[in-house]
Amino acid sequence: MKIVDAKVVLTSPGRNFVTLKIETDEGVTGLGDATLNGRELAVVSYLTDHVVPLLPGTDPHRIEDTWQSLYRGAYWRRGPVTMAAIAAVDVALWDIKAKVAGLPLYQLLGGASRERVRTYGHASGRDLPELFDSIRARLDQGYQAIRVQTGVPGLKRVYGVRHTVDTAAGPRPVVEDWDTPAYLRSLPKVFDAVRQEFGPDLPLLHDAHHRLTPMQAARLGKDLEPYDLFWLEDCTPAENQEGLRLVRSHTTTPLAIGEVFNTVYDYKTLIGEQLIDYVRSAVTHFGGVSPLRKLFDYAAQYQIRTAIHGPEDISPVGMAAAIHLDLAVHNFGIQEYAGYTEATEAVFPHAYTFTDGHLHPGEEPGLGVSLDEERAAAHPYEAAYLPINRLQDGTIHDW
Ligand code: EZ4
Ligand code: CO
Repeated sequence: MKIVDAKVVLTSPGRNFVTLKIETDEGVTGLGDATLNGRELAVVSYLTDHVVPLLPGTDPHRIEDTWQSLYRGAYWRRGPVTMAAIAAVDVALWDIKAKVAGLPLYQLLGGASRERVRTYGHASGRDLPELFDSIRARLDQGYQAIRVQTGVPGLKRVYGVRHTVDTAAGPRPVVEDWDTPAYLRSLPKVFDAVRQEFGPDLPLLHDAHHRLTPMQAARLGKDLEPYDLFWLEDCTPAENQEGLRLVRSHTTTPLAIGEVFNTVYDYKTLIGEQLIDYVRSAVTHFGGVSPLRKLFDYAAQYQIRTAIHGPEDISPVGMAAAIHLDLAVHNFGIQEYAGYTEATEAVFPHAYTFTDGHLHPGEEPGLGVSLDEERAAAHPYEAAYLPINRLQDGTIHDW
């Protein structure tokens, strides 16, 4: 079997998605997700200019060899653009292999370790009444675990929401504002109120989006202990892996990290020293199913569990790959799932299902996702940015 062609499809049914489609001489095709929110065109070029020309003639079954040749052959290793591009190839080849086998991908990964995949959804509000409404809306949709994000008194915006503004010079990132002391004072009160309203049983998560120093994160983890969080996510910019030692030594609040990481090396200290409880990388940004499976097996030796990143900027192709892994690996923790616009669902018809807050990949051979190219073409690329974040004196801060 040989790859005969590959192409990149860029579509924006509500937001931008980058999809790689690989075609074989036997008519079987595979899809991979290479979406990198706010930097999509860089991955399109990486794939179109530097990867697609290498694929025709190669055996699609040689997934590991192709992965290694793209990773090592580029010489310039790691980084989000490179790893998103390699991820798309890896996932498309797994899709092909599973279709040829006539099996859903999870069967090639060892088969199901559970019946279904628990998810969490996002709730946010500027104040408590708005937040409570948002939590109720998620519960009504069936979610059984909720990420709680809220406005900080005195600040303009709730973070974690995408925003681009149109200016005369073109689209630009929204500028958000930030005040760490105000956040540290207000968040425990928010969780106190949420626990009083929704009781002790509902799993609650929170994402600090890399905004704290290790000492601030240690204090926040301690202050949140009475509210029994499922996890505190990205409490610090964790490229400083050693910084997590300080956080860990001060709090029993579980810690989740890794959505911006793209190789196992970003996790070495965090996993080896057991400084975290959940690894958060996405199939799409970590080089695909092959390396993420290796990360999960490494994490499992330390009782660290999985929590694949799953916001709306991972396409349904990347989401499907995640759900197959989630169903198969023993150390599954939870899957982030934000859902998609109707237009996105129409561009990417899929076999996976969402019921009672749980996902299942379905039983179609391969990933179980297709791409409606005509519909995709009806939603052309739109330049978009993630926000930037400034302290009140104007200093740029982490977002
Ligand atoms: O802000 O994916 O846990 N989820 C998150 C996401 C990220 C976006 C960035 O593109 O933090 O919502
Ligand atoms: Co996050």
